[in-house]
Amino acid sequence: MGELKALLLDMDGTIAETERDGHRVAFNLAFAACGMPWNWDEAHYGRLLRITGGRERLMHDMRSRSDAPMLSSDRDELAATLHARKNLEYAQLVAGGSIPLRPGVADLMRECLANDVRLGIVTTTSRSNVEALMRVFFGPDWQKRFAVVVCGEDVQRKKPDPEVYQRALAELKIGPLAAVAIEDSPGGVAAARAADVPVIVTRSEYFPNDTVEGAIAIGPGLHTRSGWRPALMPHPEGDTRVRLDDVAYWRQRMELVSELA
Ligand code: XBP
Ligand code: MG
Repeated sequence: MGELKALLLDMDGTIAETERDGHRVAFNLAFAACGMPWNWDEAHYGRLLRITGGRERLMHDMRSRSDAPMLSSDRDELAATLHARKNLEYAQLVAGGSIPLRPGVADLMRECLANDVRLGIVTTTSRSNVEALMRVFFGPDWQKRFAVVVCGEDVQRKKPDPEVYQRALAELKIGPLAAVAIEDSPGGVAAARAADVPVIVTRSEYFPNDTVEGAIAIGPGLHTRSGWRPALMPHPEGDTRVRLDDVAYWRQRMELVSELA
């Protein structure tokens, strides 16, 4: 196996916990602003997260609501309006700084850049949401850190389809085994695997115990060396987080681990 050339990071749930206190709240603000008597509580939103893409999620939810428009063309229009409003609300919400980076993410990113491992964002969220959040974390020139940023608008089919990963690899001009992905959801893992990209899973709030099959590592987050499969040894310098050499170790070992729900 050649050298590791790129680390491809999913956004929602992986770089930051954006769903419960970000997108969900923004959807509810959009419902209120558009006069819809709907409210997605935390549990309902968790179930809806099986549908990737905010507009697709709205369309799915409307199918089980008696107060949603009857005609599918009217539903399409309403979903588009609500989704656009949701993304505006989301941008305002995250601009306030209430959503932090997941711990360990910034350190691993820094280490990659210092070791000529390029960084990518591979997400099926809208580009405006990536822009809004990354600006908060890394300032207006945030994009300089990333060799590639592939978002929902750039693909025909969202995760779990592999298109978003295939596109990132094509832009980076590398093969799948020269990259490692970090994901949190079953759909994200499926997308990376279908593109043949080795994937590490950092469990997130909404996908704490979901079935994951065929990851090179599964663990609670990049902030800790505990609780990982395959296990990590204590670091000789006393570092407590996941480091780039741990990613390299899992990648070389390429033992596929699964956790069934
Ligand atoms: C992200 C999504 C997105 C976000 C909301 O999935 O499914 O739909 O929930 O963003 P992943 P949009 O983490 O696998 O990329 O409303 O812009 O779709
Ligand atoms: Mg995710």
